[in-house]
Amino acid sequence: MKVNVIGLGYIGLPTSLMLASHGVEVIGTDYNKELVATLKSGKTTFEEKGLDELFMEAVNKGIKFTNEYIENDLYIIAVPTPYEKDNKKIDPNYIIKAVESVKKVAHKGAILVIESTVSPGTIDKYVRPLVKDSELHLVHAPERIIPGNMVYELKHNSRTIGADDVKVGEIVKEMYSSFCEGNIVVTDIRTAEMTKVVENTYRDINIAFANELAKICRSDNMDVYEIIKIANMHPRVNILTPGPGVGGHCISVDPWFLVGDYPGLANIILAARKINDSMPEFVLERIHDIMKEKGMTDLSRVGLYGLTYKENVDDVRESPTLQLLENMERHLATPLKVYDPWVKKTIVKNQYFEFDKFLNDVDFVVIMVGHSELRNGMEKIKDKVILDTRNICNLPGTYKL
Ligand code: SAJ
Repeated sequence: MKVNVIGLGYIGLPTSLMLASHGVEVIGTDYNKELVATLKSGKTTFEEKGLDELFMEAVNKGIKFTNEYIENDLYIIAVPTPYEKDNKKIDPNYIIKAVESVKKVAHKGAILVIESTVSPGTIDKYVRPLVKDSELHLVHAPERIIPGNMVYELKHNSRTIGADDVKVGEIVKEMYSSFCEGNIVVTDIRTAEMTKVVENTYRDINIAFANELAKICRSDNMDVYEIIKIANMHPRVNILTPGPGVGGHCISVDPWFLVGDYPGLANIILAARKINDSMPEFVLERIHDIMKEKGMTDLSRVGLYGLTYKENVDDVRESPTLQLLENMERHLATPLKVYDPWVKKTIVKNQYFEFDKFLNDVDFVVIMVGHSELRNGMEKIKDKVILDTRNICNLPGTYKL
């Protein structure tokens, strides 16, 4: 079986490498010339545990990268699905463009697997009309892997395959079985679409519950972490961890699809989104309160540790730190200092690339992300005022959410 993976980003790249390293003939296509040139030169395009090793294996097994769309038996489309900020509906344009490009080269009976996350009904509404007279088979197999542990999860997570035709679903199942050791369930397309969005919404709601508890406990001087720890000893309670907000391209985005498509019905989902989106502002209020308590007035002596949306990844999309800085920009230009060991390019004002220089210029460190660098070198900040939004710092006097 030959597979053409379209879109070589956070999902398409590891998936194509995994297939190739397990003996499937793979061509990876991306319209970004620079990205393809980097891959061809033997380098990966983002940092992820185990990705470089997997890349070497796939290259040795003959994976190819190109800007072209190739005539083939099976296509996997893994392109971004942003949402429109004003009406919260999915923007299917990347998928539409990819499907149109594939249609030009694909032969009759070829299978088109869409891995990108889409809201329920998107495939019927936008993709099906495009392929209606082309005799291509449509499948939706949403990805499920978590950044930071992608290579492991690609191999071990179970998967969902939505297909119109069970026989086609079984062919796709066999393709994923080349590397996937989890259960692979074959169902219909709408169920697969909805299941994926439901999974991320479930997590968003549960994080929102933890964040709301943090706010309640702060308002009445209770220790939310102690309370969650004890509550979680109950066999049927498993509360997640409060934090400075929810970022990333998945959990902070997918629930909006349900809110946008089912206004009036998606109520808990909307409330959860609002709570999680309010957390960066809550952190900002904590910063101001602590500064007042300490008699500090100079915001330019405050430093945010971490710019990525979570620990030990280099992805900054929708990150709580960026949300916080954007909130501030609306009121006044932000003098806050920022440092993240995983971010090598300048993306915000007052950004540092060396931990020691950053520490020289601040008196107050706000831990926004729990990168290993900090967890393993916590004593470096022992003389600072500390606000720890991730509950990773045991130094005396540390303020929590
Ligand atoms: N977070 C908290 N408290 C927690 C857990 C997470 O504040 O207890 C925050 C994180 O710091 C981060 C955000 O939530 O800002 C999301 O992080 P995450 O690690 O929970 O999830 P993602 O966005 O990296 O990956 C999710 C995963 N979905 C689920 O766990 C249901 C992954 O399996 C999906 O493949 C991915 O979304 C996706 O692409 O849809």
